Amino acid sequence: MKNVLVIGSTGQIGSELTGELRKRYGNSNVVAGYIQGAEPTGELKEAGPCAIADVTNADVIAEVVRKYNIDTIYNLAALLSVVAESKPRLAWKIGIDGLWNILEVARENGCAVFTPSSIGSFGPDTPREMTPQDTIQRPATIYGVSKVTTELLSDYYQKKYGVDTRSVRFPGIISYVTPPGGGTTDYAVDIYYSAVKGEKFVCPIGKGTRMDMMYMPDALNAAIQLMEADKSKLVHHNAFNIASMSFDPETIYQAIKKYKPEFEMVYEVDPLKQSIANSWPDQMDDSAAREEWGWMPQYDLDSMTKDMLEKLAVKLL
Ligand code: AKB
Repeated sequence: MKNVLVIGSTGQIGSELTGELRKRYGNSNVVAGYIQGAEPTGELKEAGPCAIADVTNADVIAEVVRKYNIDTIYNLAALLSVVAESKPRLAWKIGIDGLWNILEVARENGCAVFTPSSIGSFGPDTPREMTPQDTIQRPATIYGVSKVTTELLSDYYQKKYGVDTRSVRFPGIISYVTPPGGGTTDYAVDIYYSAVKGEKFVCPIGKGTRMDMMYMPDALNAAIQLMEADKSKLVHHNAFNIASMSFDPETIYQAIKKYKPEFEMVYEVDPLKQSIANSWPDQMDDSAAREEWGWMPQYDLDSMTKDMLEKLAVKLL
């Protein structure tokens, strides 16, 4: 039986991952870690243990790990790409100083660690089409710099100290439960809210800009499946490319219009978001994840769109 700590349990991914892990390993075996000002509420709070787990404080993390006999940490603490550009020091403090704290606690207590990387770890010199697993990265954002460092530091702890670090490069994640905050791919969530509310969508990303995207259920499966994978089969450990769909704004707009023919979209390009999007891949090659641990997404753009519109209608109306 696993004892799991989810750091960042009230964020976009954490709020759903914690529930999924509790279903799998039992409510009392999964601790929802949070910081002051982002406390768990509702089911997240009621169903299982919750504890302050601020990555910038190694002593606090160590205390939670010992108290709950934690063997696996999902470290989801990070600032997303757009917001990180305006707070680079904080992005580094949370993303890298925080990761260092977690890796040290993991080394001392024998924990496995999942810390996601992102399509943001790539940069303008990276091959854009079928971006290989191992290729040039050199990102142009502080978010990307911290994600490449995350990948390298996780590899280092794995090789040098035998800490079982594993991770994927997440695409933009689309979900209807907790909205993302401050990412370049957020438009692909916001567009569904506008469609369900019957509002015109103002798209901050320009026509023809493709990025990898993924529906939340696939993202959760990826994280859990990788952490449960047979270690002896892994050639890579960290930073697996995972992909399920890649589209530009026009394509997602047309996918929604199939179910909402009256839906309207106009473009008002945000220069910062556009420049970040321009430096990211159009579509990643995820064959290493498929070969090494059987990654296989379930959703495509149409099945995700149908589900998002149905679920959001229930949530918003
Ligand atoms: C962002 O847009 O910053 C994130 C990501 C792709 O890592 N959603």
